[in-house]
Amino acid sequence: MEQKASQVVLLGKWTSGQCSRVALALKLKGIPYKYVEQDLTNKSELLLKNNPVHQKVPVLLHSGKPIAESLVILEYIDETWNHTPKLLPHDPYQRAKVRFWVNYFDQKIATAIYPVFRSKGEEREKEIEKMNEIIGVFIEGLKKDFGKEEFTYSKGKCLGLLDIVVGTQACNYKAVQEALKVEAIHPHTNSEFLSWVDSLKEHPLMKETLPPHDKLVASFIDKFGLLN
Ligand SMILES: N[C@@H](CCC(=O)N[C@@H](CS)C(=O)NCC(=O)O)C(=O)O
Repeated sequence: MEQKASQVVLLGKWTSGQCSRVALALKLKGIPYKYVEQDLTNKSELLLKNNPVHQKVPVLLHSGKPIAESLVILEYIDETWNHTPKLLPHDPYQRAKVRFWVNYFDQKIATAIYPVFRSKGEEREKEIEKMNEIIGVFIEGLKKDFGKEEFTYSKGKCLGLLDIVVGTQACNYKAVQEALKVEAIHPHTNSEFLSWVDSLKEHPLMKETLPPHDKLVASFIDKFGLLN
């Protein structure tokens, strides 16, 4: 299906993993799109009109029709541009499993970093411990449900929904560590998670989509007041 960039517009914010996952999915599918950066401290009429309920990015406009919520958008992309690479597996049970773990990642892991950013000293150590336990449960669950190969990216392999969601968020872990000045994801307990994420970073479109490291470190320091 041929697409004009003007038919597909992504309203986003460069620091947002949820926006990067949509950008990456569009690139993987080969869909041209126009990107419109949003100022979340002064929300545009365009954003408020197209996501009046949550007033958040990302929002995808397809021929003027708005779709909000990144996971909803990713499934919309996969169904609308129904060609390969498919983001979700064909088998309904496998699809259910992927959705389960994607939701686990969003609800448990992606949110676990905020208390780490916002705490200090012993409290921060406890939050880091908690986050690492949650990541451990994730990896063991994925191994049980999909086997080890499914969550190991190797050159030439197509990225699926889990790779996209995990990669666009977790590939930034070194920026988080630099801003916090601490190894927030333990290399000894979560080495499999880290090696998966490091391998995802090697995908050319992932590399192209991730925000610049130094700019992201500076934005974390600024947002969470991490200078002292
Ligand atoms: N569940 C939403 C979360 C989106 C989200 O939290 N967007 C943030 C940027 S990362 C936002 O727009 N924040 C603005 C606000 O909360 O007012 C999704 O997956 O799309």
